[in-house]
Amino acid sequence: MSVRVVVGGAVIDGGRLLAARRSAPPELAGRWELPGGKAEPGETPDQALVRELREELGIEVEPLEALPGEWPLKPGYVLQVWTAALRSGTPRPLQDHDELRWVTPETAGEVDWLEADRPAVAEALRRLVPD
Ligand code: 523
Repeated sequence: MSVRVVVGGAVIDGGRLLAARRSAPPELAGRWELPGGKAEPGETPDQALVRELREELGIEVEPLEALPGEWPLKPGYVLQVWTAALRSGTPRPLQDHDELRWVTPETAGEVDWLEADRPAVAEALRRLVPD
């Protein structure tokens, strides 16, 4: 059986990284993530990322770089993370999230990230370009 890719977006806007608090399912609600979701059959991870962030946050992003590595999720799923530039729109929690927050290297530790996201968050924070 092939492994299904879940893509997360490390959305970078200058010196800030976007964090999103999940509202579902119950076991993940309240935890913070790099927003994204499952790639559909026939979709590349970066295409999936553009679609998911449009649907979930109402923003247009440009995928920039696949972070090295992938991280196991539930059986049959792995997390891959792309950095992405915010090209248009203001992120709003339209579905799956109930709060958004821009974090910096100083404040990123204040939110309770999902375990799988933690190494990618650390990597993404190193790529921020402070204004
Ligand atoms: N993760 C995760 N980190 C992370 C994402 C985007 C997802 O650990 N940054 C996990 C959470 C879920 C699984 O990956 O167990 C699927 O993510 P989800 O629910 O965001 O994917 P969707 O939105 O494609 O799911 P459905 O549309 O509900 O199928």
